Amino acid sequence: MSLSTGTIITVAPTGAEHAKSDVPNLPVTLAELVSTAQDCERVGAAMIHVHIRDENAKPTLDLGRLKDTVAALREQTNLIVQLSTGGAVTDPESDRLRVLDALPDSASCTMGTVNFGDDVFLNRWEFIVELHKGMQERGIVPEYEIFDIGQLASLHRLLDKYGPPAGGHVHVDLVMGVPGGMPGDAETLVAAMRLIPKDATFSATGIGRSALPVMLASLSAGGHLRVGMEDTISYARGERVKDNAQLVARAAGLARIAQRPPLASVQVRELLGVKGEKGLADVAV
Ligand code: KMH
Ligand code: ZN
Repeated sequence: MSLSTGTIITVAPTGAEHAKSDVPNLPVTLAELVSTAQDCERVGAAMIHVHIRDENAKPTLDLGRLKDTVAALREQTNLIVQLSTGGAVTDPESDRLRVLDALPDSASCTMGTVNFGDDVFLNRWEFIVELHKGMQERGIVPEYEIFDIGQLASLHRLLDKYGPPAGGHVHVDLVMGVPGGMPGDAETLVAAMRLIPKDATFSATGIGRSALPVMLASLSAGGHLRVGMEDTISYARGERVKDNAQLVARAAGLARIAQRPPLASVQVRELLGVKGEKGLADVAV
């Protein structure tokens, strides 16, 4: 199968926004995260976008915990391990930059500041540049997270000024339907595609009720998929998600119907420039 005819499925199982008390099936401990990752891999995920929690189930960027998480996921799954550098809206830049020292395969890099519900998700230009360079130096493959279309113009500026990412391939994730960001619908996804760098791949995820329209639009437009309880906790109107694997299984089923079946993690490593069975990308500079 040619790589371009398949679909990358990323699972974002936890996020930083939902409280465990409100969403009891949210994976928050390391054991819960690993077993979620295994279940999701079994039904079609190739990559995992990771936010971790502390002993009180609160979001944390503790470096020791992050390193343990990367090690456990590498040992017990074949998934590409992507750490969030977005963290929670309250996390300082220094903590978010330090995430890179956990040396994941991949890390998120949000391309601009956006209103985020009642909060602000702050991503200053200088901070973005530091993240991009930090990943180049460490051989970590970025996923450029785009919450609004103008952030794609910033991505062009970043690549023009500071060169390609580790691994040489550009991969973008459209995070659609955040209150304050771009809407989660087919029209907006198509509009965003015009600004995605040539030869880049993109995935898309829709927050809340935009999950299904965005998934269907992305599949039909040749894009890849991110799903998970970070982004939605309802499976259908009035029906809560059972677990992350349920969301991945639905995405995998739709990808098969679209005749772009889920790609195995080894194929996704090749596509995104994540070198080695479970290792790091070549350092780009
Ligand atoms: N939790 C959001 C404030 C990322 O992971 O890089 C940011 C976020 C993006 O989830
Ligand atoms: Zn995230």
